[in-house]
Amino acid sequence: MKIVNVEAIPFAIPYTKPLRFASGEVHTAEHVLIRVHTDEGLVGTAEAPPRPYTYGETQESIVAVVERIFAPQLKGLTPLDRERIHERLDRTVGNPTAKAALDMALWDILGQAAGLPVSGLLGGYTDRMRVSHMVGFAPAEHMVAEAERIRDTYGITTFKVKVGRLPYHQDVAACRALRRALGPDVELYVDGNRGWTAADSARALREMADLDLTFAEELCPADDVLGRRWLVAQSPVPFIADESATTTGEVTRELLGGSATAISVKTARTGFTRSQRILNACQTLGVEAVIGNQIDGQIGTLCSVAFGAAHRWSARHAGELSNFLDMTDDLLAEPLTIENGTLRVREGAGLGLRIDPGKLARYRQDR
Ligand code: MUC
Ligand code: MG
Repeated sequence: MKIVNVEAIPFAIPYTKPLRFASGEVHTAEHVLIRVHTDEGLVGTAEAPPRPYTYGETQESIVAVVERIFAPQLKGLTPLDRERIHERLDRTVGNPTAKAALDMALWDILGQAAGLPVSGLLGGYTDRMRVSHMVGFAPAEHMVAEAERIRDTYGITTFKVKVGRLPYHQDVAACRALRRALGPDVELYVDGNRGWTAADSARALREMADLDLTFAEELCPADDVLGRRWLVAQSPVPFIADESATTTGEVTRELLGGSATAISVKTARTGFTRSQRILNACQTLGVEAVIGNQIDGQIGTLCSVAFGAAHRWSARHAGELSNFLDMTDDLLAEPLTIENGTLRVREGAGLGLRIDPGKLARYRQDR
């Protein structure tokens, strides 16, 4: 079975409300649908979400790098040639979400060819994950209202609260309001997207010491090397590296250098192959791992849950799998549903995702 064609289709679907955080904001899901075609008629599908404020990729750059560099490198190989494919992709630096989507589309083909679910091929640990919802910047009372609505509608009881605004007191007040309104049984953790200094972060963590936070994520830049180490050494909770740990090398450097004590694993940027390497490293070292959200649509979320549920080490914590709820629509023929605070892996061969042709025609931007 040979790879004969690779499509990179830009599409845009608006959000019902923007997601705001310290490094940026998202109003429209301007993603790229990746489809890898084989000579046997199997088609692997995944999506790449451009996040210029995190990786420097744009929708246009993803389409260009896939069409001009990666597609010619893949054509003629088989989906089983994954090591060779990654060797070729790695000749180009960066472009993590473009590479990750290609990797996941190849796994989709392998699953379809074998007649087996990708989640089972990856590890098959369980068939669902508890869901964690990201609450973006807003006045504290709006953040509380959103968390209550998400809890009451979907049964979600884990929330990642965006922090990193200056002055930091408004974020501390929002976290305090959330804990007060949601009570002690809800799990809360914070993500600063590098918005604070190390000193602000240390003060904020001290002021939030009574809020029973589970994790603190990327509160200050990892490039402030000594400040970050100083902060992580005094953090009362595991300190998650997200955008500072996007490759296996960065994960190793952040952990061994003392700049993180936990890792956010995002299939949107490390696919299945590299995410597995990162997760295995975390488990081997005894470091917590959380399945993170790249502000994924439903295709990306399906990939995240297929991976997260496949492994014991990632299934221990709620995965960030719900922000597609804020999109006005999506491309999947059969939408994802969150019930009792959990999202199930889709059954069937491959990733089990079918694209609605009418929706793709409506939202694609290249025609
Ligand atoms: C997150 O966990 O930070 C926002 C920026 C980004 O790179 O990912 C999202 C969520
Ligand atoms: Mg983050």
